[in-house]
Amino acid sequence: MEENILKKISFSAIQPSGTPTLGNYLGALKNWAALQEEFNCIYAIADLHALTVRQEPAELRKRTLAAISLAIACGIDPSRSLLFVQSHVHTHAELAWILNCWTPFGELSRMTQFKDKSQSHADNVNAGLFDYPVLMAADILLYNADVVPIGNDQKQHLELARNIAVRFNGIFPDVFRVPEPYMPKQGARVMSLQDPAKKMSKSDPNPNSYVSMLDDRDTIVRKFKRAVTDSGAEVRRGEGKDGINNLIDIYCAACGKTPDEVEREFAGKGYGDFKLAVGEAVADVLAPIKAEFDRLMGDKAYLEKVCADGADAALGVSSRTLRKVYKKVGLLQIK
Ligand code: ATP
Ligand code: LTN
Repeated sequence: MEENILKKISFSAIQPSGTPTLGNYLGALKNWAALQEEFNCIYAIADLHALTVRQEPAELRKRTLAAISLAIACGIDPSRSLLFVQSHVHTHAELAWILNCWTPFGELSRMTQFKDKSQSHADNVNAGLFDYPVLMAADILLYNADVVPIGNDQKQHLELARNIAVRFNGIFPDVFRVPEPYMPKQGARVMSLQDPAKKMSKSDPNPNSYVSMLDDRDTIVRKFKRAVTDSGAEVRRGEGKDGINNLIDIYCAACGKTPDEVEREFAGKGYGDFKLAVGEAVADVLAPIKAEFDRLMGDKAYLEKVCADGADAALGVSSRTLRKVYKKVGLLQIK
């Protein structure tokens, strides 16, 4: 990783819990690449987080390597940014344990993602799912991140990470840097195409609800054609028009237009024309990324080298923080 001491540090991560969606792209990956100009960027594939819901082991392995490849295809340059797989760096799980001992149960019980996921995975409400935000806090605090680029759904978890850092610093001064959220202006909350009241999610059981970043053009256009809207006909934003509002937001993010421009462009045209245009605009954005992804997946040796170099560098940085924490809390140091 190329480090510029004048730049602030940005940390973020994505779970290999499915193939990343258009929501992950507009809310995360697209901005991750752009942030490399302004920040020293650190990006992780959060495979330990993915274990909080049941995964098929062979699939998880494949998706983890695919996530590295997709991140690079989106423009994350491993020679400029630190890119690694979370489970390759043992300090994450270790700091999470320490932070657990400074995180009140009540604070974790308020997390809305835990409540949502306990409902959608009622047969497997495990302690890891409950503890998920503490591991996320460890990820961030290990690297002294100044900013954390996240979609809207992760705001509450970041607030918790800040609370943990502030509380810990109150007892053991100057250990952690308190991170700030960094939210994209567009695409922070892409909604499901089948239920626009819910966020688009890569682990949604209905594949028509999301656009995968690796879907082909016809599939993308078809999914937008089938997107749930309302009984109106005018392409205009409005109350109770969650479906159209979502499609307008997606179109804006894909073409760099404003909602007013989009409404003017489609004045007098129906939902059908608009859905087709959104589908084509999204397919145009994703096509070159998929082509680069396919090329990289053919070069496994390169991807494994990126993982190995990333893990080495990440361990170097994060071990310094972990050592400091171990010392502060009173764990016996030898040597
Ligand atoms: P899962 O469905 O397994 O919970 P996810 O699709 O929510 O996964 P994550 O891996 O948890 O994705 O999130 C990676 C990043 O993508 C985070 O920064 C998150 O805020 C962002 N993100 C996820 N879904 C959306 C969405 N629908 N709109 C915008 N950003 C999103
Ligand atoms: N929980 C995150 C993924 C994640 C993350 C992080 C994001 C794991 N560790 C640290 C930012 C910082 C999510 O996006 N669902």
